[in-house]
Amino acid sequence: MSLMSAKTILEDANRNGYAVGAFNANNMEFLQAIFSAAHAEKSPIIIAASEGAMKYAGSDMLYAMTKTLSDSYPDIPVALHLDHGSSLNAVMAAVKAGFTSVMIDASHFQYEENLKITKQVVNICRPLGISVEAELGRLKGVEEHVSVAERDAVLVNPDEARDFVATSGIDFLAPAIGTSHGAFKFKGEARLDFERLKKVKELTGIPLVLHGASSVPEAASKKFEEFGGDLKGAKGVPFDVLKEAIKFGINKVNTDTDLRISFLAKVRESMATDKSQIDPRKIFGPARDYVVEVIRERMKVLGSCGRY
Ligand code: TD3
Ligand code: ZN
Repeated sequence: MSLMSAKTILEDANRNGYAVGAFNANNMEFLQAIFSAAHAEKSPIIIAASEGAMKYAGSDMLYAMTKTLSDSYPDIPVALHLDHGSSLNAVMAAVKAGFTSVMIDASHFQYEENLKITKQVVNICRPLGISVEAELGRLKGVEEHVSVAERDAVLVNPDEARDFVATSGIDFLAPAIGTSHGAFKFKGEARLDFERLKKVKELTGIPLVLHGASSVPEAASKKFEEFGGDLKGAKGVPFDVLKEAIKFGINKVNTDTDLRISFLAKVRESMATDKSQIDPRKIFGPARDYVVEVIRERMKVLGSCGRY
């Protein structure tokens, strides 16, 4: 199947109350792992590439690898999505490379400026059949004790979300509800603002995206530390919290950190247990297989298995 817009994939998820993983990739092994997992679970996938990934691997290379894999697994619904595009230039580079979906992240600007840039991106992408994601609020962990005013300053404003979606014409929205990127999301209990999420869903109705959604799974983290790593008490979004979020309207679950931790946990293990190994394939191969397992487990949590 040729690469499709993420809108097509996410509209089905929205209609049927499940979520699709957007998995970040910047090399061959991660891409192969994502496709293998999708094939095994019959799950749609979104391949997410950041500007950093485009710089590291080259956007043409990312497109070519994704297209090649998609051709060899023709049944899997796949979108190639720019993650956190920071400017029109970044969006244009992704469009030129053949991406089928983009995120314009102007959430650090004031509302009006965010809206203006996002509208420009929609004007470019919509006629090309490329889907557009935007973000409202800031991705920052919110501590238990912060005041209502402080929460309001950081997290999405549901009324703004309604107006933003109606005027910008975006296909899906990332509302900040208390997650953050990376391995350290919560100090105490993992809590997201589900009331806010419910309101945003009610007022917009479109597919919603959870950024910073990695779970920092226990087995992989343990392995990482067992073989000399230090995750310094990292904490992600637990599976049951993720399931709640999906119940309240999340349809795209962004996952980068979990793949990084699991790949490197296995690399650490192989290097520690096979000290004279000089063939990188013997190190990266098992790491790739391990990432497949982690992604398959996650697809079960998201409810995306058996959807095609
Ligand atoms: O947009 N992303 C991926 C890039 C973040 C850098 O890790 C996410 O929202 C996923 O975040 P994470 O860190 O929870 O996997
Ligand atoms: Zn993100």
